[in-house]
Amino acid sequence: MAVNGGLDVPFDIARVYYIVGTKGHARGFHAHRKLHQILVCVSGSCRVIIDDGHNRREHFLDRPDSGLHVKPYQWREMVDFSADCVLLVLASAHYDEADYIRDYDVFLAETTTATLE
Ligand code: T46
Repeated sequence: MAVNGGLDVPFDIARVYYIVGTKGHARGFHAHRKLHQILVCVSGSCRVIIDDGHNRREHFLDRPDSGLHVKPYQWREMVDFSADCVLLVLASAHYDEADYIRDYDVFLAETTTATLE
């Protein structure tokens, strides 16, 4: 499979990483202020919960040929990783801890502010 930044994904890819060895461990529990990401489960399966501050939606990822676009100000929780899960992440920017919101109350407050602007 080939992935072309700006064509197959709606941004230029600045970073690629893998999440592996996660069986029994939930991950995420944060949002980003600016980062766009595409999550592709290239092996196994997992569930991703997306929360925009108003609604929570659950996505089951188990296909290497489709991805989930996770946008700024979307709280994400990744759970139920299968033992063989390899979650590939295509990101629009380099790692920047200042872009993370790791406190859910801060996320809700900033989401409300962003919506009002
Ligand atoms: C996200 C979900 C889907 C780095 O130093 N560089 C990196 O590129 C990444 C991704 C992480 N790290 C460090 C930061 C932490 O000390 O690795 C550690 C684990 O990161 P974190 O707890 O944020 O891992 P996840 O799996 O909860 O979240 C990751 C991404 O960080 C995040 O942007 O949206 O995957």
